[in-house]
Amino acid sequence: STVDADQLLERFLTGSVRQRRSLLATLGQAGTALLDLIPDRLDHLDATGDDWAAGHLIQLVLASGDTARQEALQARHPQGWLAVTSVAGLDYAPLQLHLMRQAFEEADRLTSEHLRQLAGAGAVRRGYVYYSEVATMPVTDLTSLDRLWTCYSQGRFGFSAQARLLLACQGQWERLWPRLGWKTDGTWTRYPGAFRWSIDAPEGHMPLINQLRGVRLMDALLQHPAIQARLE
Ligand code: UYC
Repeated sequence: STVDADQLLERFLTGSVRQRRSLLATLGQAGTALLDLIPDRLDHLDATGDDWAAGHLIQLVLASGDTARQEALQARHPQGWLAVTSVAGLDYAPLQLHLMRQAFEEADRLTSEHLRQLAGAGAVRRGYVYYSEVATMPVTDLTSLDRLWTCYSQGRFGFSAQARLLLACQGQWERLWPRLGWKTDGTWTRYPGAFRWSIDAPEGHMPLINQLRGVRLMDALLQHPAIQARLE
């Protein structure tokens, strides 16, 4: 019923992260009474914050298989729901729309492109970022990219998720790779086909950073003040 759906939704939105995670399966089975409540409820959540609950609710509606409901929600947030800003003049709406739809492979490619754009014209021309260019990337933009990935992954993806895991691995990259699902039994995961482009991928699986030219680029990104500030 609507009352039950409303109570479930409020418990999900006000509970601790642990309580919220334990409600994910129930939410997924809640049906149309819940989906009906989501669009208006989103307007009362903080789009400038960091909370992934809203991102998950959006993904529930967009994955519901009900075209009218999906289109109505997309029409209500044509630039995406989360408020993200850029001082580099980039538009993160296409990235956000991919993430909302859980089109994670497209979102990942767009994220790499944005990193090249943030690194400057040289990086765009050469097709990859030098680790030395990371320090010049604006805090605002790297924060926006990380907030987007966090919001639409139940807090599981994004550079801050990867940085937390690296800390849990005592800074040892060889321990990190298997945890991210980037290496199994000593073999690198093959790009792009062998990566898991879904919310069920291992924590920190995305965004991908190619290790072909070494770990220094990823190290610089995870050490960037924008990301370090998000480890609380
Ligand atoms: N690739 O293996 N990767 C590419 C990853 C490695 C290789 C792109 C990630 C190991 C080549 C992305 C992993 C390796 C190319 C990623 C991974 C390797 C390529 C798109 C697990 C061989 C094409 C381009 C760590 C043993 C040529 C980009 C090229 C592309 C990501 C090979 C996003 C996370 C060491 C030959 N791989 N890459 O760079 O130069 O964004 O791109 O990491």
